[in-house]
Amino acid sequence: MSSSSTVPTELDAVVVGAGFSGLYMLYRLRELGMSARVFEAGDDVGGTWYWNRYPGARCDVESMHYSFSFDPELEQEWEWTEKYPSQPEILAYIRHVAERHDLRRDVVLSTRVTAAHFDEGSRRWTVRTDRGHVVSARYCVLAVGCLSVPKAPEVPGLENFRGSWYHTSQWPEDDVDFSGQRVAVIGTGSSGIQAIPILAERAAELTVFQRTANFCLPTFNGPIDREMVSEIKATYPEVREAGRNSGFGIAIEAPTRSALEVSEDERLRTYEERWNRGNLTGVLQAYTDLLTDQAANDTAADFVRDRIRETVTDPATAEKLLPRGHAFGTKRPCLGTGYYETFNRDDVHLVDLRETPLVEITERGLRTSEREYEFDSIVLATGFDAMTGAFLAIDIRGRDGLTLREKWSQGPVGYLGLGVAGFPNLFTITGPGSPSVLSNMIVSIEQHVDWIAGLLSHLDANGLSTVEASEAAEKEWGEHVRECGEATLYPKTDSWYMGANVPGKPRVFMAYIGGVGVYREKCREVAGNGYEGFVLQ
Ligand code: FAD
Ligand code: N01
Repeated sequence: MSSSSTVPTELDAVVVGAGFSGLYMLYRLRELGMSARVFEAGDDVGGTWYWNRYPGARCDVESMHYSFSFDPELEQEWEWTEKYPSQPEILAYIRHVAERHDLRRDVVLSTRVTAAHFDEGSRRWTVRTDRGHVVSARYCVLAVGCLSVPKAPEVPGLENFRGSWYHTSQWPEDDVDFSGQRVAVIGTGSSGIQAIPILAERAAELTVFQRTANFCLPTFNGPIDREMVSEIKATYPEVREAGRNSGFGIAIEAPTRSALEVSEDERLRTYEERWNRGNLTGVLQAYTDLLTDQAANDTAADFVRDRIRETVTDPATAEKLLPRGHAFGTKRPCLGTGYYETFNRDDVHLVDLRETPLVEITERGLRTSEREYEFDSIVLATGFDAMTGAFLAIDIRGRDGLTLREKWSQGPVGYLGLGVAGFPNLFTITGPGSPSVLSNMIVSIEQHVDWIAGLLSHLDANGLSTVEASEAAEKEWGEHVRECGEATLYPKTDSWYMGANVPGKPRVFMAYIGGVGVYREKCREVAGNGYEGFVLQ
């Protein structure tokens, strides 16, 4: 780890964040012969997989696809143990990548970037940290993550609670012993759904406070299929390339028919077969219109609701667990192991906050509109200030002192989700307006980093010093992102994709849903046309 005294005051590039994005960016910057440092707020590399250490934390993209493709030898050498990798295994992988490529020496840990200001005279960024670093850099790359700023529940009283509380994304490094405890979980998104079955096993009694019932599909996780591993390893370059050109970042057979043009029997057979695959895209990608047509979506949602009714033995509890009021897939669907089965345990209780809203956190526990519940520990699985939170937590000022906060006051804008007009030489990896959270994110991360590296190399080769998105290109791209979103059911749902989970946040569908392959082609085209839409000087 680089210490503060060894951070030069002049660098070619500062990278903020040492998750998959920041580490790979550093690797590419070094290849370009540039001097760079990565500042990371956490005490180790890993990003998401360093912070989210809650019991049950796991990826919902299969191991063989959720890994870097830039190092073909590593791809062959690394052995995943399960179909879906657990948090410790992914963290071990990222640490291994950092060591294998000697990245740590340029990573400054336990250091938060607080400000980045562009100076027009020198055409450089001045980056400041909470440990007193002041660094002047030509480029500033924000690899801060889409899901890295925890969101607390907007319920008063947490400071009064006498027991212990934990946010899933800030879990203690030494795991927590819940034995003999009465534990509450607030939140039933992906994090809550993964943690709940394990907390139920560990605690004496578990009470789940659910505001919105979610769609959860089974993982059928288990030891990785060695035959499949050999097949993929034998053709990894082709597998990766197909993923890069696909919709989600993993090649899957594209649906060809509407859910409404087949018989009910056929539909049910199809959903059943795809449910048993145990993955995110199976059921959702069964038909062309599940994310665009409410009636089509209802057929898949009904199928999942029937599975919940079959699994949960108490009909009243099953009824509360049925997701309603939002289309299947428009909040990120969850993958879980034994989630619904957990509610068949006598020591697990479900409180429906739609019936009895949460009023306050008290000294002894939680009070709903109906009564007070007493707990020894509370687990907050309440999610993140997603997509924009980490960018806006930094005081970023571009040309003419324009702040990113002002620029994004009506929702995030940017060109290709990579650069923002008014902020030269600043890059936003997996930024709003790119496929990012609607994809296998490592595919999107590698694409962004490679594209930025190509651009920096182009600038150097042509003696240019700045690059900045034009207002016109940014506007046009924003329109396109919006139109693509509006052609789907996503904007109709209150989700974190829409900024709806954070009070006061502008409601904008923040990701690009045109598909990873289509987006990649657009970026390639932009570069091929001399970085069309960017002003290079
Ligand atoms: P991150 O991993 O979020 O890293 C960003 C880093 O930047 C963090 O370490 C943070 O501390 C640091 N940082 C932020 N601001 C500052 C600052 N001002 N100063 C210094 N450091 C800063 N994606 C998938 O594709 N498939 C999955 O199955 C999947 N599962 C997920 C499960 C969980 C629990 C979560 C939270 C996310 C999941 N994701 C998944 C998304 C995941 O975030 C990405 O796949 C990927 O890990 C993002 O890497 P990153 O480097 O871009 O961001
Ligand atoms: O967060 P979430 P998450 N009172 O926002 C509830 C990725 N991820 O950490 O829906 C009561 O999804 C909130 O209720 P509602 C993945 O991309 C992946 O679970 O707003 N409840 C919701 O139930 C995922 O989508 C994995 O009504 C409150 C929950 O808290 C993203 O990260 C695992 C509340 C928050 O759900 C975020 O997931 C984990 C309040 N005041 C994460 N405030 C994989 O499996 C919030 N809630 C790969």
